[in-house]
Amino acid sequence: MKLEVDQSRLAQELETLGGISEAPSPVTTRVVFTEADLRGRAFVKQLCREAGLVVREDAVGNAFARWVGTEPDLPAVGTGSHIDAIPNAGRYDGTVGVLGGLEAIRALQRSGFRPRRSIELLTFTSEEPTRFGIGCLGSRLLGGLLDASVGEQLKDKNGTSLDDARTHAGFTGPLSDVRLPKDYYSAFVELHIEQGPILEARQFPIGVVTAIAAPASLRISIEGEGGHAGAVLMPDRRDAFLAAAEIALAVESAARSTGAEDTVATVGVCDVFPGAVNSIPSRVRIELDVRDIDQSRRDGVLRKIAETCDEVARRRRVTLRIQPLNADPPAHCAPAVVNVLSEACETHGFGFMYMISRAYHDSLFLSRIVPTAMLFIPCRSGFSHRPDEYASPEAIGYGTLVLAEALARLSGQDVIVNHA
Ligand code: HGY
Ligand code: MN
Ligand code: MN
Repeated sequence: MKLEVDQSRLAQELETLGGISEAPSPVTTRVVFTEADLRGRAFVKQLCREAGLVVREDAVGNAFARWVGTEPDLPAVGTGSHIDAIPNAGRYDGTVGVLGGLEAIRALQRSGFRPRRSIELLTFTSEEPTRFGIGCLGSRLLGGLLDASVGEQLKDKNGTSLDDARTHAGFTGPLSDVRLPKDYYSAFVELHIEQGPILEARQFPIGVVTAIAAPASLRISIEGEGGHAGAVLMPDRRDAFLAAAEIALAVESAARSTGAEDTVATVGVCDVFPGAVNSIPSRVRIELDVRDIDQSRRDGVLRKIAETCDEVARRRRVTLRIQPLNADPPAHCAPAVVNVLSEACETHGFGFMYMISRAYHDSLFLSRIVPTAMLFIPCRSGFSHRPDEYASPEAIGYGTLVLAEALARLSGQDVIVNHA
């Protein structure tokens, strides 16, 4: 069975998808349920149909493209990732796992391989938190990890609910139908760029992911008192932005104080009202993201941030509201699937290293319902979530080849691989 990946075709498809964006090239912006997202979905579905896959979509827009196996009633083997992209992003985050997964299936088809278990390519809806505040909406709903009644009510900045946005995009039916039946998949593998510098620095073509860090995010709304930037004297001010600034610096120091390199924290959103240079900020909203592979250490950072908020609010005479957006446990990948990935690397002579993922992925949630592991490929300087994100056609090709080998092994398996 000679497995060969068509690197140039895959590179071309990634380029085309990368150009389906709300922003001019080389920037990729493709926020869930926008016109660009729907065009991107249509592009991927068309490629899947051309590969003879059976395509369906669920009520939240997760797309499933199935290569039906010789024993179609067996739990299938899943692979896939996302195609939505944050503002000012690159063109490889997520898409390598979707188009690479498709090319892995096509390479197996060309080699004459016939899967026993069906192989199904997923394109998850809304992996990014950009529009509705929490990431991995599609995979959370698939895993029953987000209650449909809660999901429906999530709102974007314009007050549009997830329910309205999805139905307007053409995805109808009760969200509660999204949840997958038990043992729907026997295993799941996601191919993704590392989004960090380690593989490139250590010159490994492949990373086999053994664990995925535990992400948490908060929204903090701060209410002070506005006023004229010239007329209000400093001692009389209740400046909401300065309170936010102190909290932001405390977020950084709380993360650094654990002394562990796996503890990271970011304040990525800061909205200042009224946003005029000569008007004291009366309202500020910040959103922050805290992660660690060790959940208790992460929760210790969250507690420290909450204590700082109390102290700053008292001292600066502002009111603030902390709204948790998500706080998820880490994922430990299934040893049996990790082994299959390592064997697939060895079969094709690729060096690899075991590693954790500090970025979260849909695999973080799929791993709660199906034995899951991930394959990483290097990206240039580890850059991601920025337009100069880049992975070479060779690196993508190697990852796709290992994925194809792993899918072949997993789809021929007699028993469901053991859960982590
Ligand atoms: O934020 C993340 O880790 C992912 O890229 N959404
Ligand atoms: Mn991302
Ligand atoms: Mn991603």
